[in-house]
Amino acid sequence: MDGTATVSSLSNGGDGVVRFPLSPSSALVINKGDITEWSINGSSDAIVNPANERMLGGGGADGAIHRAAGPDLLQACYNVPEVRPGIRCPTGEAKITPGFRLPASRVIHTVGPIYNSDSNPAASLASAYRNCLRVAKENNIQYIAFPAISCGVFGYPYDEAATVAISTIKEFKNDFKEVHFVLFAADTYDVWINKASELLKD
Ligand code: AR6
Repeated sequence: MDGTATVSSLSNGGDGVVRFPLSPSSALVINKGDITEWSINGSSDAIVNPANERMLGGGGADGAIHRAAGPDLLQACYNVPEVRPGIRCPTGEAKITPGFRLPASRVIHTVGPIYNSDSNPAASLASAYRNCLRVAKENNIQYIAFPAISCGVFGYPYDEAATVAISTIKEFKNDFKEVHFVLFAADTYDVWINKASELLKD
């Protein structure tokens, strides 16, 4: 681990919280845990939902987020206009809704690439992270939490995904107080800690 990272105690239901400075006023924070339980201040925070292009729920983190937010989230997703028949959020784009019953105030829905069927998965995954951060900035979000987008059902290899995720977040190093990852599985958590140590060295 990089010498600048600090490990703090339990926070937001996760354990093993590790902070990496991004700039003098900003940090990347890696948590193990359930993203549906995450919140920093309940008014300028958002969690990212790794959704699909229809934006009407699914399995994995998407299913957990809809269950925790309650039925108003599904209604808000229905109300997002379709850009093509059946498609509300094309791969790599991002849409924002309220968080309803979630502790976080907003949900930013994005769609990562399906690793084996996207012609340029790294570009699509970078676009998903970049558009989430852009939408968050436009909405004055200061704290944002990501899961490991595309690393479940969509089959993205963890090490490659972590490289894209952390490199893209570095582009926004002055724009947020804290950018979090909340990682459910121990294997993604370990890969993210190692990759952040490598990419966020001074
Ligand atoms: N908190 C944090 N991370 C979680 C949680 C949670 N509660 N639940 C799962 N993960 P996935 P994808 C992790 O499959 O690959 C859905 O059906 C999980 O261990 O949720 O982008 C959508 O509707 C994995 O590391 O998202 C789409 O159709 C990571 O979150 C499709 O899955 C992402 O896994 C999206 O697939």
